[in-house]
Amino acid sequence: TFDINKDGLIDINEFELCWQKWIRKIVRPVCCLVVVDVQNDFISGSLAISNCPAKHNGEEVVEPINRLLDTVEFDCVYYTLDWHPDNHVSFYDNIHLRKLHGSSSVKTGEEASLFDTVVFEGPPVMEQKLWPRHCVQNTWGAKIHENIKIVEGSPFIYKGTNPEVDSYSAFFDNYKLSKTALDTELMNKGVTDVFVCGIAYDVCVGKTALHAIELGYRTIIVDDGCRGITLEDIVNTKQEVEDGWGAVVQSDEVKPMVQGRDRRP
Ligand code: VGL
Ligand code: ZN
Repeated sequence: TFDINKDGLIDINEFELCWQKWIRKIVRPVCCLVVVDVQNDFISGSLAISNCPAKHNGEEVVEPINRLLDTVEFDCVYYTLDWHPDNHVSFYDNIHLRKLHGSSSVKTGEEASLFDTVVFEGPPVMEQKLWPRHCVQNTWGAKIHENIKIVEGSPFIYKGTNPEVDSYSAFFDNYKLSKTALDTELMNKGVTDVFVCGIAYDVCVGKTALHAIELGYRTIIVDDGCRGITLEDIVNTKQEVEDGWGAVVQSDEVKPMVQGRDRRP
C-alpha cells in the first residue's frame, strides 16, 4: 500500500522504493552472450576461414569477445562447440558411408566436390553441404581457441553430435529433429536478450541468431565479434536478422545497451 500525499500522488520515496523493489526487476533486460564455435579448426585448422572466400582471420574475434566479457556484465554466457563424431554426415570424406538421393544434384558416375551440396537418401531426405573433416570430438581442432576468456561456471553447448544430422544453430539441428538445452536454460533464467558472436558469421552464428529471433528473444549480433566464410552470405545474414527485427551492432555499443537500460533518466 502507498501513502497518497495531499496532491493525490504517491510519495516520491515510496515510488523510489517501489522502483527498486519491483519495477526495475520487471523492466530490466536479462542479457546472455552466446559465443559460437570459436574453435581451432575454424581459425587455423582443417576448416580455417582464412582459406575461404572472405579470407577472414578468425583470430580477430578474440579481442572483441574478451573485451565484451571483461567490460559488460552479462547475466550469463554460453559457449557453443561444433562437436562431431568421426562418421559425421557433413564430412566430405564420409560421402561413401551413405546413399545419395536419386534426385541429387550430383549425377551417378560423377564425383561430388568439397563444399558441394548433395542430397542424402532419407528418411528424411536431407540436403547437406560437404565440409572438410572438422571439430571431431576430443581433438585439438574442436578445442575453443586458447586465448578466449572462459567465464567460470559458464555452460558449454555441444552440437552436431548426431552422426546423421548436421547442426549449425545452437538451438536446433538443421532439420529441427532435436533441440539443445539452450532455449530451456535461457527460459529458466528469464533471459530476454540474446547477444551472438563467433564463427562462422554466415553459418552457425547466423542460424543461431535467426532461431533466437524465432524463439522470441530480443536478438543482437555483435558484428565485429564475428568472422565468416563468404562476404555475400555475411551480408545476407545481417539482412535476414534485421528483417526479423534483430539488431546488428558493434561491440563498443553493447555496454550501454546492457547496463544503460538499467539506469533511470
Ligand atoms: C560451422 C561449417 C560446418 C560453423 C560448423 O561453426 O559455422 N560451419 N560446421
Ligand atoms: Zn560442423
